[in-house]
Amino acid sequence: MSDTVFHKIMRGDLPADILYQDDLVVAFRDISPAAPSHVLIVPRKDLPSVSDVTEDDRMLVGHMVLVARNLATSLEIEGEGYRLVFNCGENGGQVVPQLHLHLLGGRKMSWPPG
Ligand code: DGP
Repeated sequence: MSDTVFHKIMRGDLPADILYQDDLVVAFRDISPAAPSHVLIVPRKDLPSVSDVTEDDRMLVGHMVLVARNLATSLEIEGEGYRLVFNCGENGGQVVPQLHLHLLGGRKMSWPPG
């Protein structure tokens, strides 16, 4: 079993500002926020990255997106817009090898990303 910082947070061994959790995911604020609202939605299932997602994970990944959308509503950033990001692998800027969806909002973001 993997043991990343996110696994430690999900086990309760590391503190985090948890905004939502259910049987499938845990969502908590990013420790170094890149926007006024920056939340990570992490599946409880061991999945290092998007590259490891299979057909069996369709529902899980859809659930992650819906949880992010619902958090955008509760954080009151939905009206002005927000960004959802999966970083994947080294070139994608992924640092923590457990699948996670970034929810970013509360400021205007540029495109393309750097
Ligand atoms: P990524 O580059 O996509 O792997 O993003 C990993 C994010 O995880 C990064 O924005 C910082 C965040 N992060 C790393 N360690 C911790 C931690 O211990 N607690 C919390 N809340 N976030 C963390």
